[in-house]
Amino acid sequence: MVEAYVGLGSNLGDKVGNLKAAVAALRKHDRITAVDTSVLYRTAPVGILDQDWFVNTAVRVRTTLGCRQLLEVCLEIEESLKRVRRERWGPRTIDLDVLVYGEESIEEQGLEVPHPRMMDRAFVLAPLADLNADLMVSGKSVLEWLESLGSEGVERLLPMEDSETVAILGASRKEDRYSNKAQRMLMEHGHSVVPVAPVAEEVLGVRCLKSITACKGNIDTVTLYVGPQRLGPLVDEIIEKMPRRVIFNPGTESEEYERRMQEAGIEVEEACTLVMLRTGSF
Ligand code: GSY
Repeated sequence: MVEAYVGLGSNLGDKVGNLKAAVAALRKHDRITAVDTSVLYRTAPVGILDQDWFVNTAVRVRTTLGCRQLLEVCLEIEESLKRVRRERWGPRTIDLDVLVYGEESIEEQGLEVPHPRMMDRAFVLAPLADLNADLMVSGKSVLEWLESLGSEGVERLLPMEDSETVAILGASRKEDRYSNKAQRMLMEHGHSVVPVAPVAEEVLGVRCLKSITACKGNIDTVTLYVGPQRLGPLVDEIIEKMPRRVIFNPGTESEEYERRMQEAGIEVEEACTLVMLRTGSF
């Protein structure tokens, strides 16, 4: 069994959702027995600067896969998540790099470990230092590499396990709508977002779902931007999905629907999602 480290990054669509899906795929692999996740980081792009910010993280795995096999698993995960890579240093749905594989030093066609550029990239070193600051790479610890490089452009968000998947019911493409502001802010805080609206194709670059039941994965929180009249027919769907909580934003409150959800065992909050995020009470 070998301990290996993989760096992950995304700057297209539901960035945190992409990272979560990649970690779930690693966890599912029958030759990977443990996957520890680091904190999520919001990072300025390196390489092509004129592209959106990234979310980066790292994982430690214990595996019986050889190094090249682990690399192939990473490439398969990128493929399965339909990674879009238009240009070499450009935007990507998901990127998985094998950073370190035990104590091995490998230089082969298409496989270099430790990753040759990791010491120059704070977006790789910062999450790696969360997992193992003392890990020795090319003669120095990860922390020493990070301290000599500095952490400019790298903002600590939250641990991956604290990041929620949030469905935004009544999502809107219009810049000035609260739902749109909430989506942007949720993404900037390190949450995975699922915009839900019958008409929009995508909101802020994230594919929009027609209904909450179309969402395949778990939803932690539903935040409501539809008033009681439009909410009525959707209440059963929300209850069927069983999120942990539903937030009724100002103007969407409804005694009857709140009671029905509470009776189903869902936590209900009358609150403003934007204020919750600003005050750290989300
Ligand atoms: O090497 C990974 C892809 N990538 C990244 C990244 O993951 N994060 C940041 N901040 N910049 C990047 N440039 C490239 S290329």
